[in-house]
Amino acid sequence: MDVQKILSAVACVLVFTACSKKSSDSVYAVDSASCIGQAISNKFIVQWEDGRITVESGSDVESFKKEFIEPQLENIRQVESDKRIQVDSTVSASASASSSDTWGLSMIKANAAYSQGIYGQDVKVAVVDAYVDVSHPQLANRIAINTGEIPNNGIDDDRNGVVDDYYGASFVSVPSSTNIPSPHGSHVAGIIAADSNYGPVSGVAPRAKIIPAQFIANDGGGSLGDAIIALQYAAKRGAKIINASWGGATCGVSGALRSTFQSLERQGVLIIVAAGNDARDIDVYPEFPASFNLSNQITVAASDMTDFMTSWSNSGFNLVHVAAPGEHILSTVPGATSMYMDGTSMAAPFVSGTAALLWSSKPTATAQQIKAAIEQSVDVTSGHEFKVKTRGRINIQKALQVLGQLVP
Ligand SMILES: [Ca+2]
Ligand SMILES: [Ca+2]
Repeated sequence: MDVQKILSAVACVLVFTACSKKSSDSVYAVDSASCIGQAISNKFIVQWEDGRITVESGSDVESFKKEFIEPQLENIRQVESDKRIQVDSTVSASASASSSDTWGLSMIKANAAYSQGIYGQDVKVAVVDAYVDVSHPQLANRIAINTGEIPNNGIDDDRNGVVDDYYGASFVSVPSSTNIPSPHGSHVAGIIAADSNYGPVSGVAPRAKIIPAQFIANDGGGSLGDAIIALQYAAKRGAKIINASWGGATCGVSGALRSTFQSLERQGVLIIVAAGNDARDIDVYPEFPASFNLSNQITVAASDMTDFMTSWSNSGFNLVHVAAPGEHILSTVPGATSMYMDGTSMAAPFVSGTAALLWSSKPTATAQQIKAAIEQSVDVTSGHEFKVKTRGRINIQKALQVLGQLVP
């Protein structure tokens, strides 16, 4: 070993960074085997050193490294391919409207809030999901209007980066196999805030305001990058609560999605996530974002009309926090009508609506206090405890009492 080499080895120990230089290869996170097939070859999610996360296009990985990453290498922390994710919820057999249609609201004791004048007044809840029918009679006056935007003039009047986002915005970039609007987003929105004066559906928080932020196409497909942009948009519009009734199997272990959730955590946003419908223990077989386990996140399993866990709900004594009604749920769908659906996708918005009620009762509460109130107030029924962290199903009456103690 010559002197030059010895000196350079010493320098490496003293000034470590000089020897572990970033390169376009070192900042590019290679997809795990389970993600191949889900990767979108010409879209890339970029995490910048200053904390920003953006979605960029390129023709393929190698040219993206050369043309985009290398010239800006100093400012880039990590890059990964965008990936497809799929929403899975099931539609119940159609049934005529019946007195059991509001079983979920009765089970979680929503009336205790209404009798105290608590309706979720003006709490903004983003539905980061599929299409939301903002003209549905039960949703039309429950949409949070972006007052800085003039609709349909082709101009981004409020300069928030989105043209004509008067009601909300769509960030769908993946092609869909159908033009028929997905019922998923409107169904979720109705569970949260449907106005019962104009139809059979009663939202949990009937005076909350919905921000539609679409990233799921009509066929249920979407991408991680589009989800991240929709989540960022929701927070920018002032959402206190984001409902995330979606997930992607193990491939979603995305650094960028987790970073986005952490950024929302710092901004004080509460995110309600569906646990998933694969009858899986996500403590053992993690799914994302359900398994992120952040302080601003509540992951929700689905309960049925007899207050048992549904057979298909995901579970987990660590990573799933509470159960909520998720079977035979009547809610709004496009075409001025309503239908029954099943899924943890339906259970999550029951918790989002509950959080909106709580927040309207104590506007100074933090996301963590709202989460604590919901967790500490569940009903645990002996003989059928839920396989979730709290062992129970949400109860609004008790949650209001607990929040009153946490936030005097
Ligand atoms: Ca705008
Ligand atoms: Ca405009």
